Amino acid sequence: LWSLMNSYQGRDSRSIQRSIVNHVEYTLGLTRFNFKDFNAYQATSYSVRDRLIEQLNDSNEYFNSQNSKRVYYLSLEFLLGRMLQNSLVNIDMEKKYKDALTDIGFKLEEIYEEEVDPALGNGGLGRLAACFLDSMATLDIPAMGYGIRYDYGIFKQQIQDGYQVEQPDYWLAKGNPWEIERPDVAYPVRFGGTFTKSGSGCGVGRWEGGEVVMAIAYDTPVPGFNTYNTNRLRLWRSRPGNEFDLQKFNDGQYDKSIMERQRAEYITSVLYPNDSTWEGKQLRLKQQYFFCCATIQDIIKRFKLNNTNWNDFPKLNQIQLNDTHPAIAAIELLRVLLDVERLPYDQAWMIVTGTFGYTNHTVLPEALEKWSVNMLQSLLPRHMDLIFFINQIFLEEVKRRFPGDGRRLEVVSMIEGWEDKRVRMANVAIVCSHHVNGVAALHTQILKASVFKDFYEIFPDKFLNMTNGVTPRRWLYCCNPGLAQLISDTINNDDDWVTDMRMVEEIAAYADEQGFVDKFKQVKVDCKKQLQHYIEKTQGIHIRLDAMYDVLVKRIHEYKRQLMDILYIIHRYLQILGMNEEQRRNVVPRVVFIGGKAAPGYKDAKGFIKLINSVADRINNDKSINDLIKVVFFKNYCVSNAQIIIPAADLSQHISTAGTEASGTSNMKFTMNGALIIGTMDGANVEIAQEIGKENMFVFGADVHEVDRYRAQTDEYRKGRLDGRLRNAFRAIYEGKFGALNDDIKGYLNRIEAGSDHYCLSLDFASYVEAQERADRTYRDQALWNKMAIIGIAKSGKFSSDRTIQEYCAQIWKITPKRIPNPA
Ligand code: 26Q
Repeated sequence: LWSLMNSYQGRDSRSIQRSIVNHVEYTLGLTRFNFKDFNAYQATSYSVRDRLIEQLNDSNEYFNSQNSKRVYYLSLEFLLGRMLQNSLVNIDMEKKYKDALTDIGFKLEEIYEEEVDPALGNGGLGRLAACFLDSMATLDIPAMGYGIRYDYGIFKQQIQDGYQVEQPDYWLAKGNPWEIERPDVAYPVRFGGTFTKSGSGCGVGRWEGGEVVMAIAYDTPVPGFNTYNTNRLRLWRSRPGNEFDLQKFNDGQYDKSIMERQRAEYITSVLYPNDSTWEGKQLRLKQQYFFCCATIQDIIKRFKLNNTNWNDFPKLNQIQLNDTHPAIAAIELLRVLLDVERLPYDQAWMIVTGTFGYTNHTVLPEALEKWSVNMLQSLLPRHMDLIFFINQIFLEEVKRRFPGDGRRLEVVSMIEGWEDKRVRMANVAIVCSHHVNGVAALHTQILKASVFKDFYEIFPDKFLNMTNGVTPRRWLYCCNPGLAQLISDTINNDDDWVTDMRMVEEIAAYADEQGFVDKFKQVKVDCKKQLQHYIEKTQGIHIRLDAMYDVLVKRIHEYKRQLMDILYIIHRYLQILGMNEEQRRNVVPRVVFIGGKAAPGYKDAKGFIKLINSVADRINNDKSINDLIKVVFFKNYCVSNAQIIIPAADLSQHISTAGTEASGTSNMKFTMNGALIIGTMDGANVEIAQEIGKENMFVFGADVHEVDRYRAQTDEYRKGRLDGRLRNAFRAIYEGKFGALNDDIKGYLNRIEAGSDHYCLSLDFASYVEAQERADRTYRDQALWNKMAIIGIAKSGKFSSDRTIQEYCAQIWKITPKRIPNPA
């Protein structure tokens, strides 16, 4: 059978064409004599998918036959981005498909553009999950991703009259050639009902009644780069349960019973678009449990294929929780082991804590999940019961070890409050996991020293750091082929650096060599041209090429301080207005790009978008300075257009208040693509500075300690120290220079003036301006600028997600690569 399967796919041009045309006719039902670019995209994708399915099945077969240890990455979000190019690159067939398609009249680059952007994630956390899948496949780790197949991904952002307007992202409208529906892989998931317990302690019992929905699997193959290994991303879709309400049906309430069936489908309808504040919506909790319940059943089923000894479970299965969103999976595993498998409590608990790892992504208190006990009780009665039980055991242990420390008990308890009781999911996740990790060195330090200090003292060995990374396949090789080629040509005429990013360090030796620098400059100009073209096409704005491209793209949030950037732009504009001709000649022209989505319910963030657009409107239409500043609100920032803007940036901004951005990952992408960072000592910026040298970045602003001190001061104190230039920028806004803005944004600025400045805009403004001026001075010295950019690329090797995954494997999952033999 092995040889049979593999003889089917030839790698020559004729075979590729035949497979594409077969799909045009047999899969799409069209004629090969007449099909459009979109159909060519579909058929090409199906053709590539055939190869991936084969690799996926072979990989899975091999791992099953070896009873291999597996890693399961559980995440409510996978922000994959487009699949076609990435898949072709990873199976090393991009050139072959390109030629095969050219030959039948299609341009591969244009076909890439036909693909919708699968956007089942909000931002950093979802994209990290996607980078990790790529690295795990590339590193030959037998791993799977588990998540939800949302019908609607993150909304599409439109701008009307300067305001954000959300459009639904029904990404499946024209089908999805990358997924394989698996009606044969389906599990029931129960909500509500009652639990009847017998026995003492945690007891055992039966959970009955309530509503049962089905989880259906949809698989997407995840090929590794330069390996036959292909992993599986399994996303669950909800469907009506089999327990059709016959009573209602027979009572003549046909419509009601149909409506109930629809309720089941709502569970996986839509991705929640918040990325930094938690909301206690019942449907969100249902999503979480729904996918965790199906996932645990699937994992156990796979385990049972080859095993009967439950004590082997943690040795063969590692489950990583991408934040607390899937934390209920730990309680679900405990429930199944107790109530279904009938294991003794101590053994079940050992298995749970040997299996789970928890990754924290935020220190913002408003982002921590705290589900109401009442809601949990009514939806998941047994889970609530088990949480009370494990909490009691845990607190007794803490009491023994820290006698008389009532404050600690209060803080580490999984339950918060008296009347309005809530479950602190982070506390549940910490206690249920063998390791808890932060996502950058500074972030992990903050977890240990403040957010989870009391836990750290209880479990000092549990906490560790796993600095984030990004996949160099998508974020360099695919999005910046010119730079990739230059790197390959320069180091050894090979692209083995793509799986070993540290090798790129070699190019540092060429940072002063004119021939190399000229080629680097050309690569950057080409990328800027592409961005210029994209902006012209999508936003109808013409931008000059010979300006510094200054980019701030990320979700809109107060802590990320887009407001500080736009206030600086106002300051710069006012400065230029006051200059004579001579002085203006010295100004570095800039095109300022600010982009990102605001959570639909986040009023202040939406106000910032309106302000940015108003400022853009005024400045872009001011003929007197038109060439010196151009402000572009970069619409609908998403993975596919990130792949255009990141390679084109000269300067990239990562300016969060110190201690607020857990890591940041676009900072790494920009560095790999030769943009210089203007940034604070926050998140992974700290480690980027360590790697590439502080002198190769424009670092500014208060550090974590200074932020703490500033926040501890009085409003009066802060009011007295308001930066004068900031005040002038406020005045210009109040006076209506940027149009009539609504009272909300004015109120926001008033509060900063009055000394209420939680995100430290006033504290950091002076040093921000100073850093911006340093960036200008450096830019005027192009040789120096390019040298800094090249060193940045050269020393960005640490920030490959391959390195991150290797650390997870060695320190948390205790798993080694399993290279599967390539049958070809
Ligand atoms: C929670 C409850 C209900 C609804 C939504 C949510 C929710 C969803 C997404 C809460 C948070 C998120 C996303 C968080 C996130 O993206 N965090 C980022 O993670 C990156 C990867 O580690 C870091 O680099 C960023 O610093 C961090 O902000």
